[in-house]
Amino acid sequence: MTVLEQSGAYHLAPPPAWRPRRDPDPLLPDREPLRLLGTGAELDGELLLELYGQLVRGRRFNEQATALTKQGRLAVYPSSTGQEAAEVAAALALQEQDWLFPSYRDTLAAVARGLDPVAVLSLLRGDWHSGYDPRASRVAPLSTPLATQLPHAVGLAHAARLKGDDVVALAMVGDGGTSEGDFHEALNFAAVWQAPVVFLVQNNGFAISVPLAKQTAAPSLAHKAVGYGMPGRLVDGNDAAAMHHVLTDAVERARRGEGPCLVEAVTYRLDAHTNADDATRYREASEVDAWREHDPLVLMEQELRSRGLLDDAGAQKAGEEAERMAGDMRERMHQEPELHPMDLFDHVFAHRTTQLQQQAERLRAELEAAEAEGIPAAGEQDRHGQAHTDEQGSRK
Ligand SMILES: Cc1ncc(C[n+]2csc(CCOP(=O)(O)OP(=O)(O)O)c2C)c(N)n1
Ligand SMILES: [Mg+2]
Repeated sequence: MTVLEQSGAYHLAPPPAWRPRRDPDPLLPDREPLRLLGTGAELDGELLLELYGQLVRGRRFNEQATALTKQGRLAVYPSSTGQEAAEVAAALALQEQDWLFPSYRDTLAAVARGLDPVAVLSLLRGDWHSGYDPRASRVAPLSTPLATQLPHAVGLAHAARLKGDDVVALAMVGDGGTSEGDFHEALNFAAVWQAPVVFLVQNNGFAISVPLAKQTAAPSLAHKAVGYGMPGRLVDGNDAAAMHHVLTDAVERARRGEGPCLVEAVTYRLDAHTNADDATRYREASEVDAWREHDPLVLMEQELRSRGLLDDAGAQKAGEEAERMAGDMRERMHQEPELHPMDLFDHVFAHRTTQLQQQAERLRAELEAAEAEGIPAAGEQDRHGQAHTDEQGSRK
């Protein structure tokens, strides 16, 4: 007797409740990533110019932030050079009332949404807070733990829908993040609840040194959507027009109450994982060079020039505008942050543990003793060794 012949075993003709509840075909992604630039597709010239301006600023932002790590002004920077099209399109696809849930690599999306570049870098500078008010800006703090932002986005979007608020959440994650349990939980709940969420997976080829082939055996990351019961879209992540088109469509679909969608942006990280990584140890220069031929900024510039929408003067103007932003970043990031050793204990627990309480008391006693001897606390000295005090003449 075979296993299938045993009573109670799985039957090949299952009862109705077991049948697939929907036809998977409409959910399946295209076989090839969607591309619009260079195809002669009808495109809005004004939108192309706006995307171009943001791409130029984005490239410059990444360069400046990377330079700041070398100057000791930024603890770490995960550059999105090469991925600017996906970053910028994510921000522009949203309306003001919508929410963006970025990962650590998505500083550009937050800046393109209108946040102050210096505020966006606060967390990566080592500050205890995100540098901006998530509620006011509708941008969640950049998430360093992989994929944890995804269930947050689903919860927020689902809650908004229950309250009748017109809100769509767009959550960004990397190819490596799709292997996290949070990715599964978020997509499953989003589909079951038909929550207004768009999942943007930036497949940049690597999770630090781990290439996609070691990450998944799925036909594409977009195909993962089908298993949860939502559409998967495969897009050329370096084509800002295609990215904007697909993301806008997904956002509007979610807004209409038609449920979540997963968009896979096929792109490439041109820089190392962060300034602390040596990418030459795990990939060939020829691979990077091949992707440079498909640079999102060059693709957009070629399109605009071929349409007669951009000339040298226009390109120069965009460059100058980006340069002004970089100069402002440089200047403000070089200002010393005001820090105090006692801040270490704040914002960790609502109610301090006994151990932390004891440590805080010991540090306070040490600082007071030092002050009595006329030695200012480290955080109260500026670069010239002068002590700072607050209005009350002392720090808490
Ligand atoms: C939960 C969790 N596990 C591990 C890490 C360490 N980590 C930081 S970045 C990274 C790779 C992520 O790759 P991917 O999701 O493709 O994003 P990318 O860096 O390429 O944008 C890993 C494993 C982490 N931050 N969080
Ligand atoms: Mg990756």
